Amino acid sequence: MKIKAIHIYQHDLPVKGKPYKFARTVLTAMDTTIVEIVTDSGLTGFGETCPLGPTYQPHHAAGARAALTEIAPHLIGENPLQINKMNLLMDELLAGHSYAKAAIDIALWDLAGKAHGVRTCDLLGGALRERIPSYYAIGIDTPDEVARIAKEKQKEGFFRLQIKVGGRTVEGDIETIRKVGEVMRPGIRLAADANRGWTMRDAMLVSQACRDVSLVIEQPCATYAETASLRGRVCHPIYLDEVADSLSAVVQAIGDQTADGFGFKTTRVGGLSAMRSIRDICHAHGLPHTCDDAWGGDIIAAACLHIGATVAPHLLEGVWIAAPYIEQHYDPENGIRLKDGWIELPTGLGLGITPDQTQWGSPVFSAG
Ligand code: 0XW
Ligand code: MG
Repeated sequence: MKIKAIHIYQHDLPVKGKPYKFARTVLTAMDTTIVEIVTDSGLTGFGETCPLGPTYQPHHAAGARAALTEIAPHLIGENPLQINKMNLLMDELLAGHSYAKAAIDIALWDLAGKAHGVRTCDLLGGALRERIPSYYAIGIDTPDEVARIAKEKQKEGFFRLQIKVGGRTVEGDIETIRKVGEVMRPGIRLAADANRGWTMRDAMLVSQACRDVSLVIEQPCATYAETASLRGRVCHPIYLDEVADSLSAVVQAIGDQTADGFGFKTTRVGGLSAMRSIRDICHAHGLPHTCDDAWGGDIIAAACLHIGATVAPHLLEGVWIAAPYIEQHYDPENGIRLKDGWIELPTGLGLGITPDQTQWGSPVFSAG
């Protein structure tokens, strides 16, 4: 099998309902990039990358398309089933830009499933269950409103909640966490995600003031060094998210014993190939983690779901998907949907998504 063409699409994803608010950021729309890899066998694979706006991390939608435009022409004629070789080739062609290369990697895993007549999760080691837990992220809002949503989402069936904190007074965060703590049911997990919005002082003050609330603190500070310095100075487990931006960063954090768990974004680390390695390293060290992404439609959601399905259930902290904030599904019939806080794993080959490509218009770039 050989790659015959690669098409790159740009697509806007307006945020459904209220703007998405987290530490110092308010977003009303996301700009996603979809990759279509066409082979000489007639099989096609789809991948996607969708930064959470231009300031959340050093990932930029136009930058993703520029990186893909740089790489794609050199992949024509290559065998897409040699996924490891393809990732090494991409790294020879362009330094960094894992979040862009991830779209190619995801498309390769979609293709591989279709070529071998199995689902992508089966190639990643096999699904351990067909119904995968998600979790709900509650944006920055008043303490009463966040507590109200927390109650509602537990009733809906979510086994884990994440509340956004940071970007406002420490007192506001403490009040919100305490109000939510009052409505948490036994056994439902809670994370307070500062998205790097706290200083070390803020993290210590909030943790002390909420020491009786059962939660994990997610990515409290901007840097790895600041967050690492909190070991032994806060009362809660610490999960890394934004700084866990590569396989080597994860290995470093585990070696330093600075993480009690992780929030992973599949495209940030480079795609499903990297997530598979990260999954196994976290399993070896008994570290819980999510299988998420920053944003994106059915293709990214399916990719996160397929790797999430292969994570040992006691270590999976959920697969977050942006579907509740997006009007349309790329695949009207088999789009990735939440039901009572859980998601059914697709049954189709590869990622199990058959997108209606008319939604995306013409490619903004084609190679081959
Ligand atoms: C909740 N998420 C997975 C979705 C948003 O992109 C932010 C992210 C997080 O945990 O930081
Ligand atoms: Mg996070």
